[in-house]
Amino acid sequence: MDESTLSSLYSDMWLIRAFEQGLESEFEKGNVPGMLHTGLGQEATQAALAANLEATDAYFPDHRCHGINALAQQRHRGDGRRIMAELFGRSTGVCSGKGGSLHSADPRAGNYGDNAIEGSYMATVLGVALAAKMRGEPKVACAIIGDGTVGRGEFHESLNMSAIWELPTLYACVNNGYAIFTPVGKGHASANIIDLARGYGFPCEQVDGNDIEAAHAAVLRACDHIRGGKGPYFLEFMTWRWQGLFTGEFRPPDEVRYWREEHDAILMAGARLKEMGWTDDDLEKVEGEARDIIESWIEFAKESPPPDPAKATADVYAGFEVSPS
Ligand SMILES: Cc1ncc(C[n+]2csc(CCOP(=O)(O)OP(=O)(O)O)c2C)c(N)n1
Ligand SMILES: [Mg+2]
Repeated sequence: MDESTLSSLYSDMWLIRAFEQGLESEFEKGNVPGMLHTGLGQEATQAALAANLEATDAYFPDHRCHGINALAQQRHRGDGRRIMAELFGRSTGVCSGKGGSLHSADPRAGNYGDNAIEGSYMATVLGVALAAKMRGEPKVACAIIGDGTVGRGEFHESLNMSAIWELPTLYACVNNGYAIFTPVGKGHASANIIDLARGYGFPCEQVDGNDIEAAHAAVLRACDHIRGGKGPYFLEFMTWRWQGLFTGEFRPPDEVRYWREEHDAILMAGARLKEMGWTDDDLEKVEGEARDIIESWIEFAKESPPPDPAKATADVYAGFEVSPS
């Protein structure tokens, strides 16, 4: 990977980490309503997807995709602050503060919306993909799912339907080793989800989800394949989330040390940039810039008003407003 691409992805990964850490700290202070599942530790997978998905594509994020949502909003709509404001439940958010972490959507940025029912969009993604195919649009319809979500029947129904109809679907499975507290090998017939996907007969790849160069190259290959009209593609990103589903650590210390100190996406990308001649100061500058940006996004969110109660039923149904009685 050339230095300019790696540098840009390194900045993206820092933006995600600063976003999630800033959010986590505000959540602990009680400033963020609802539940919070962060994507900390999964920055390379998220940056790789965000860099390759266009505003005209459609992606369905999961509960840890704030980073992708923020990058997509910044890149395609010019204002990542609106994802932060959404998570704070403020009227300047992408869904006027009424969606929050699990229901933020903005199709104009390619974000077709999360859903608290894990994997339900494994069905919806087929509709978007079929529509694109029928209209002859070179759209990638991407479902981002965790390893745990593979246990739902829709996973298999979706892959099967994509295969037989040769739909432009990208399945991005983020295998972070656990679903809540259940190790992936205890919840599925194989700890490698790719083994389950291969039977559907379209290209499948397993990639180190913390190696930004490998992850980016894999997403690019998948998108080229899909945009070229060659049908679906499955990617399994091997990664690890810093957070348990909730706060508190349940995993063995050696595992925690490996992922946080030896195989961290940002540390590995930083080491690669140093091989290209970067100094520690250069790396720290990127981190500092990301933290400054996120501080300003948090300020924006905090200063924004909450949604107007009179608008509670606005935007619920397309095309008309229901008056509150
Ligand atoms: C259909 C459904 N079942 C259960 C839940 C409760 N739940 C929320 S997150 C989660 C674990 C998901 O694990 P995984 O897909 O591996 O994602 P991770 O949290 O590891 O990123 C579960 C079971 C849910 N939201 N939806
Ligand atoms: Mg998981």
